[in-house]
This record gives sequence, C-alpha cells and structure tokens, in this order.
Amino acid sequence: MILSSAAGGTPATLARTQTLELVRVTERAAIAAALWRGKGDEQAADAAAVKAMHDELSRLDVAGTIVIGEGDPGEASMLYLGESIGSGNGPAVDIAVDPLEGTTLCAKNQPDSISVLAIAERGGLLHAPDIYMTKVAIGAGYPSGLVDLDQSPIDNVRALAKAKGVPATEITACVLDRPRHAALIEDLRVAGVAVKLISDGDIAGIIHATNTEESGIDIYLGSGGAPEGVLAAAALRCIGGQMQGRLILDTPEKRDHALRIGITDLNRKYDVTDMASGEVMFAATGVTDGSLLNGVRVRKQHIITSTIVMRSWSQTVRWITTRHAR
Ligand code: VTB
Repeated sequence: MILSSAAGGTPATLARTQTLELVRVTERAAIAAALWRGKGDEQAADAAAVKAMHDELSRLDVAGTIVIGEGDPGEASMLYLGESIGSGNGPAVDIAVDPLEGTTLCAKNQPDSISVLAIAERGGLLHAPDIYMTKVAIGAGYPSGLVDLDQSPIDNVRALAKAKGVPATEITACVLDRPRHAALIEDLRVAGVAVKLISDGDIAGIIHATNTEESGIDIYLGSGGAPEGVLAAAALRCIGGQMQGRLILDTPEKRDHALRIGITDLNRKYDVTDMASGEVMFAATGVTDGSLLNGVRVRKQHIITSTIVMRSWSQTVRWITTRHAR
C-alpha cells in the first residue's frame, strides 16, 4: 500500500474523486483568462477568471468558505472572503483561490500566469490578509529548520549549500524582481549566488524551489503576497519541502487589521502546516505557457489545457492534459 506514510493511517475526508472536480474549476478559469492574453487589460482578464471560477466552484459538492480570495465582501462581488460556495452537499472546507495569478503576465502574454485553487478541511488554511509576507522555501529531504526567517537570507543560502555539499556559488535563488529586493539581490550576488529573477508569480517560484532537478532553483527568497504564500504552502503540503512565512505588518493599520482577524502573535513565523493543515488539495492550470505548465492552447475545434493537481493525503501529483470541445 503506497499511501501509508503520507496518509498517516487516517481515512480521507476530502473524497479523492474531488481531485478531478478541482481540475475542472481551474481549467475553466484558465480558459476564460486565456481569451484575454496579450490584450493589455489586466482587469478584464482577472474578472473573466473570477467569474468562471465562481461559476464552476458553485457546482462543487462541498460546503465551502472562501478564506483567500478577491477581497472583503465590500471590495469584491464574487469569491470574497467569507463567501459560502459549493453545492452544500459534501464536506465543510476552506477554499483559497487565485483565479488569475499573474494578471500582468496574462495581459502581456508573458510566461507563467496560472489559475490556482486549494481546498482544505474546514479550519485548515490560514486566513492571511492581503499584505506582504517574507518567505523562504527549499525542497524536501533536508533537516527541518535548515532555513529559517530568523537567519539572514545569505545564512540560509550558506546552510543550504553546506547541506548540499556545494559552494554557495552553485546555489540558484529565485527572487521577485522588485525594487524592495535590491539589497537582497545585491547581497546574493556579492556572495556569488545565481539569482533567478521573476517578474510575478511567486507560487510557481516556490514550487520550483522544491523541484530543483527540473527547475534549477534551489531556494526561494524575498517577500510577496501573503495569500500567495498560503496557496504555495498548500502545494508544499502535497509535494514536500520546507517553507516559512512571516506577515509584514509595517503599519498600525495592518497590525490592527491582523489583530481584528484573530492574529495575536504579530511576529509569528508560519511554517507549511501553520498555513495549510489537515487534508489539502491543490490545483493549478496554465494560462500562458510557463515553466510549470503549458498555457491554454486554442485550436480550431478544441481547447487544450494543462493542469497540475495534488493531494496531501496520498501525496499524489497528477499532470492532466485535457482536450475540451469548442
Ligand atoms: C507576488 C506574485 C504575484 O504579487 O505575490 C506579488 O506572486 C507580490 O506583490 O503574482 P507585488 O507585485 O506588489 O510585489 C503578484 O505579482 C501579483 O499578484
């Protein structure tokens, strides 16, 4: 029985058949967004993905609550925080969505925009506010705590290099290309570390850090969206790897908001299971061609999608290519 170690012997609450249902949701959102690739209209691309994901999620046999979504009820009409969604016939779940991760990438038809969804048993996903989070992530197979946000990024790189038995100059770090990361990038380069800069899409960046052989990326460093951090943690629950995140609460407003939504330790370091616990499923479909997934292919008679879907219970990872009739 190959499921034993990851399953921990407990039966699954989320039906395994739901794996394919999740694929339908991200596929539909990706196709809707793909019609806006390269049109320079981020909002239209995002709105199309949101509507499509909302429609398909409404049919999912779960009693779902959106915990990572498009914003507060006043800010978004669909997929807002706290929205109940699903047919109601099925398990109580938390749902985290990013219908179009990388709206700019989609609008510019650049690589790596994806449609993303994670579900977990009720209470399983951190209700992260839409602020920045400092992140560090590496792959599986290292002693726990090898990298830590209380160490400097360079010390994390050195610890990883030592564990790998290579010099720091053989480490590749993935970092979002942002002015706020100028000092980090400079420090990494001074230490001889190769820096892979990405313009958006740190969920994919973190997943790549866990799949070094394929991606060439050893570590993810820097700050990005906290919601994206939770989605990445959901993926890591299924594929393994270490990650830590810490909310950047740099204004009184953000601290007040965090306290209001029940975050008491404002300096807390969240590891993977603090952000995504219990049984978790994660799905992502490519919108534009990328290093993680192919984008949507629109043909005369068919549309082809490419999706990755994973379950924490069995640690299965499936790559699903689907041909949709037009
Ligand atoms: C990242 C990235 C996203 O936001 O989380 C980033 O993964 C963080 O915010 O694709 P800034 O763009 O302000 O740095 C995105 O780029 C867009 O949601």
